[in-house]
Amino acid sequence: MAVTIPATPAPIDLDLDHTALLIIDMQRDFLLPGGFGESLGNDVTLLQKVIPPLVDLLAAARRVGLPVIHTREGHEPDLSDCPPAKLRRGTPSKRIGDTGTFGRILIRGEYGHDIIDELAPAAGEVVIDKPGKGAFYATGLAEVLQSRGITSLLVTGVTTEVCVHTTTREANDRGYECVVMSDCVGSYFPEFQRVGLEMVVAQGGIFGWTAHSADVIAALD
Ligand code: TIU
Repeated sequence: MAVTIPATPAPIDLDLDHTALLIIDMQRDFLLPGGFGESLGNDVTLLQKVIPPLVDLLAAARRVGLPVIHTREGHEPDLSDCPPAKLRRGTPSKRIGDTGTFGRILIRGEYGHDIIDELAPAAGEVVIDKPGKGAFYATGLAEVLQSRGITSLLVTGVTTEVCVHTTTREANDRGYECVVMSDCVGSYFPEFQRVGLEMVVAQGGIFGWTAHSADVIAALD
């Protein structure tokens, strides 16, 4: 079924038979006090306002049978897939692999690495574990999308200017139409949130569209 969604810089026609909901890195380590995000000096409450609209969008996607793909940023327990340059970056109070409030920070299998309860993946939904900021680098995401005939992505999650941007740019270069859901992506920095969204749609939609979740939910229901 094809629907037209109000979007910026122009309405977008989406074929729902070839569209997936992509939920990027809604992990406890980024969203909860005491996690990796906070250890980098960030105010995690700024990310938490993404949760209610994203819960509603996820419910709508599940109602109509849209494929849902979750991602998690993280590393093997021995850190063999974490570039030393990533490990050393910045001056956080805790580094990747250190023991934090929710287990070892950004390590697969740890409580903090997993997705927040409100958005827990349902049976049959794909979960992509990624070592980088982009969801295509060193993952099976391209094969998942190809095998399911997905050509368009509703992009959500955190953070807008980091993993959401990197993944959207990667997807755009691979030929996917990306609609970044403006109220379902979040940044620790209000200015980056605003400019991050503007960058997607500048120059006639240089690497995507932005749309509001209420408009997509209305089109799905
Ligand atoms: N720190 C920050 O803004 N983001 C990340 O490290 N990862 C994601 O964006 N998921």
